Amino acid sequence: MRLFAAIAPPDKLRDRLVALQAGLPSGRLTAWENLHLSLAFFGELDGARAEDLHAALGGVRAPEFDLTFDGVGAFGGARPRLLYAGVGASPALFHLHDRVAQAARDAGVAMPAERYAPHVTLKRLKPGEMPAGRVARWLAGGAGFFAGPVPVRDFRLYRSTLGRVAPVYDEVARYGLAA
Ligand code: 3AM
Repeated sequence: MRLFAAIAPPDKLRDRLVALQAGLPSGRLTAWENLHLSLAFFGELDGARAEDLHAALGGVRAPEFDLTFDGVGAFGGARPRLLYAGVGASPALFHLHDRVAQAARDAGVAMPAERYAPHVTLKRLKPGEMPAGRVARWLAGGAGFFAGPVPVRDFRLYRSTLGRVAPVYDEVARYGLAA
């Protein structure tokens, strides 16, 4: 199964994130129920490895924190491939990411060394789907977006099933943070 860990936005924040999608082409928009802030992507794991991962994630000790969501952005430079809502600077979020990645390594899951770039994916772009000017206008329109403080009291393990139209994310487990 394909697994990843993420923070689930509260419903009211999901509503505001969906509002940011207004005016974007309709293909590959992240659906309301799929909106998430990824902590780590673990890839395809067999049942035994997934059990080890679940046990290791259950052992993560990290404090609760609050997050802000701030502005929008695009990955991919001159050929944007993903539009996202940004996350305010948060040492606690990076700390949690580090703990989760280390737990995964302890469970024998290979983790990429690349730097963690917190974001909430709003839309994936096909090459040429949006002209540069339209992307720039969307970025300018979302620049003032702000939400928070949003309390983060747990993180979750999701199974991702790739579909022809959109992936389905099922929550597998929830891990509380320390008060
Ligand atoms: O929506 P975001 O970007 O936060 O990009 C995928 C998505 O995160 C990411 O895992 C989340 C659930 O699918 N993802 C999928 N395949 C990936 C891969 N091969 C990946 N991240 C890194 N490497």
